[in-house]
Amino acid sequence: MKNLFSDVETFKEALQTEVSAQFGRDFEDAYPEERYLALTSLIRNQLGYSWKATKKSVAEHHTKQLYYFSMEFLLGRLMTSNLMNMGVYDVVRQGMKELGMELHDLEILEADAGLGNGGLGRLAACFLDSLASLNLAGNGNCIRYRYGLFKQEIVNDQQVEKPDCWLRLGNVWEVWKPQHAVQVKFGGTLDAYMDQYGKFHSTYHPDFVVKAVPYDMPVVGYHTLTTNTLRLWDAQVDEESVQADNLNHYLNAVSALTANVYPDDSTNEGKELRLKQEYFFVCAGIDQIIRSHLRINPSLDNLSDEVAIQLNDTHPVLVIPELMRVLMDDYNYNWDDAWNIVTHTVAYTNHTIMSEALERWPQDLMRNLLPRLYMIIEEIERRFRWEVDRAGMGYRFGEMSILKDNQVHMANLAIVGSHSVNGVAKIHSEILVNDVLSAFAALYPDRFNNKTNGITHRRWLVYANPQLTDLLKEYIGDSFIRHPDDLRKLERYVDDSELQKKFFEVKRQRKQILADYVKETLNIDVNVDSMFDVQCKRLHAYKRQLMNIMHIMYLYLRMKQDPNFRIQPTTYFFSAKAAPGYKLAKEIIKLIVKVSNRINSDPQVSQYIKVVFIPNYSVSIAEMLTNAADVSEQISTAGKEASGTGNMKFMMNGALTLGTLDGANVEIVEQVGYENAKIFGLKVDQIEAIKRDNSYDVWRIYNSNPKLRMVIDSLTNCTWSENPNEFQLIFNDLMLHRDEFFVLADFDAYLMAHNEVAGWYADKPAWARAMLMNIARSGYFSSDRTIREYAEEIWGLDEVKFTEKQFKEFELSKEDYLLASEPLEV
Ligand code: 26Q
Repeated sequence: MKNLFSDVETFKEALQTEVSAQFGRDFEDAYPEERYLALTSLIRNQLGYSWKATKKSVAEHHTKQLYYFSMEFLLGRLMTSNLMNMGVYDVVRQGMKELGMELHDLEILEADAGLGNGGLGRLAACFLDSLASLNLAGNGNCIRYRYGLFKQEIVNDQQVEKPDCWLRLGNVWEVWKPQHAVQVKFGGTLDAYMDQYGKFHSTYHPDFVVKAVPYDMPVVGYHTLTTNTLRLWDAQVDEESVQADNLNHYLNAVSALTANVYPDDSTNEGKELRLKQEYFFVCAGIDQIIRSHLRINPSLDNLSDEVAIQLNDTHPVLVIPELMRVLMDDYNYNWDDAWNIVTHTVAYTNHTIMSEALERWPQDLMRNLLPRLYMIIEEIERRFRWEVDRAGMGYRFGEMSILKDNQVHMANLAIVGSHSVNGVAKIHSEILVNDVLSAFAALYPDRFNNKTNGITHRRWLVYANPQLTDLLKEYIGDSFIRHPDDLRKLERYVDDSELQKKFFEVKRQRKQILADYVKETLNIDVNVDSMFDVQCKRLHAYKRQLMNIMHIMYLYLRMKQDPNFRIQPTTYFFSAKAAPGYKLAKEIIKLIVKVSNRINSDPQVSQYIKVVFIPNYSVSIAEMLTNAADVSEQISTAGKEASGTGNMKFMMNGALTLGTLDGANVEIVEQVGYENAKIFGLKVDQIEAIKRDNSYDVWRIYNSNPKLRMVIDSLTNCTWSENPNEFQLIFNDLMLHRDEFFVLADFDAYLMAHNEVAGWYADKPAWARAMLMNIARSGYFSSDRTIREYAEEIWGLDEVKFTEKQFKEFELSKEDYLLASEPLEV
């Protein structure tokens, strides 16, 4: 194997050759795009060797493999993180310098792979990094959307959606695999009969057939040989199946299938195309799993010994009936044996508490689109009912049934057909077991477990914040890159004034990078010595961006009234996309932007407060925001945020959490202690009690709280817009629809919490200490920890095996890889 990255000279020569070969030009004359494409193809080709070695080893040793089925993978940019994981970043950076260019100038040419909405999609991406880095065989299965989630622009103070053409320069990381194409069939009719032995036979006449064609992307681990696969399925015409009379209709239908990511609006509109997408990547993914299993095994009997399938929420839950269909119809298994294989292979992760967000499909739609799967679901339901009756729980069958109210309840199907069901943070898993899914938990107590989310510290710390990484290395070495718990070694130094000073310098550099971006893109001047307070995440009522902006409105109104009322200079950052059809969310964005315009142009107030709404929140924007923050806003209504993962990214970069006791915030305070975070607001049980007593009275709060009244009145008295009806929807939501997410109830506590944070921030040594403590205790939230738990407790994965010789060949040191974490001296 030839390593083109072994030293700077070899690399430079290889790159120049690649540019000439691909584009017929000298490096000096090539366009930046051409240089980018040449560099990335070199990297991609180099990865081919470790990719091959991984595939071979897995097949030879029958290493158990995970398939992570997810409708979303929010990868972001890959070039630099691949270089870092391969351990050749410095060689490449130096080589580029010697060729007269900054690597960074090529890095920014890469489009974010934005194949997802938010937390769930980014979690899938972090998991891929940890799987490969821990030497586990874990593959992703998803759709090759031609457009990512929409791009957001702000026009006339409002969100406008534009297409996200992430494939503009192509996708250099992918490898097209036309030889592995699979037919996927929809609709039509099923002729079924029983033979004399009672065995079921059917002939299917679909009315829509497409070809699923895979594109494979290599997923590199950090300084390991393991290179896994993310398989993205594209839909192509199936020439044999086109019906001549409706060619155009057919072509449009094929093209629509993989056009774009569905935006999550937390309501459940049963859109047929979405269901088609779900079946499309499920059917193709299952077909691939079966074929690759049978290449090295005589039968499917031992499938669950070599394959684990994890369902990222219910979106891929059709895996369960589809695998049943294949086992029974194509491989002649009887129901019980097939069911045994399916339930031992499949596991399900729940990411939602809100019942209105649980996935359901109209039964008619499912029956018409997937007739054979629908029959199988009916049979699953029939047998499940027996099981429930036998267990003496018939009286609770209504809560658990899959088919009811003319709908298919996907979460219930997922639970019945899996051997493991997990929530994504302690509090979330408890709510599932004690409340939302309590009937299931009583029926299947051993099936339920928790896997608190994590993030890859390699992207969110090492890659996104090289300044902080260098400082950490200076104090505690670099073992934390492989063993994130080693960040604890920093605890020894949290009171070291030299470190505190250096840390503030790093923070200021990160603030400057963000401020420069804001100046360049929005032409807003930001004071880097102000406190940076950041809330960036999807816009949802339950996440309460509204409460945040209402607090800012209050501060503004107070300052205008009272020249003696002044605050610690603060810049409030927001970044959030609203689903295109989510009216209230869009109104909240408009409110934030209008308040920001008013405040930023007010000469009295803007020295103390600036408000910045950064458009088009994405992985790349998150990489700038999370490490520039002083304060991390995690203020969802208690009981509503399953976990949150942004909270972890902020923590790892030293920001203090200002948050409610919700999702993983609970575990963040558990790690850092109440003295190193600011927790406020109603807790889950208090909110439950208010709901139970039906005692929430927004008008009483309004009438008794003049501060809040002033803010609410300002929504409709032309303070922020000439049109008094501009924010009627928001007013109505709070005052007429009884403020579902308790903004009014938590408002005062939130004000006080902000006050205390401002006081704290003024005490530099205390503030620095708390920030450093947050970094030191963030190791728990590495997705390495999460993935280890999944691998040991759910999937049963062993490491991929490589020989000494292979390690040598790849210039990796096996000792280095195996090096255990040094004992902690805290
Ligand atoms: C469903 C049907 C039709 C169209 C869209 C959808 C859809 C798409 C995406 C429904 C939900 C999503 C995404 C949900 C999500 O991101 N949930 C978040 O998952 C994170 C990772 O576990 C948690 O940290 C967050 O708390 C949770 O909100």
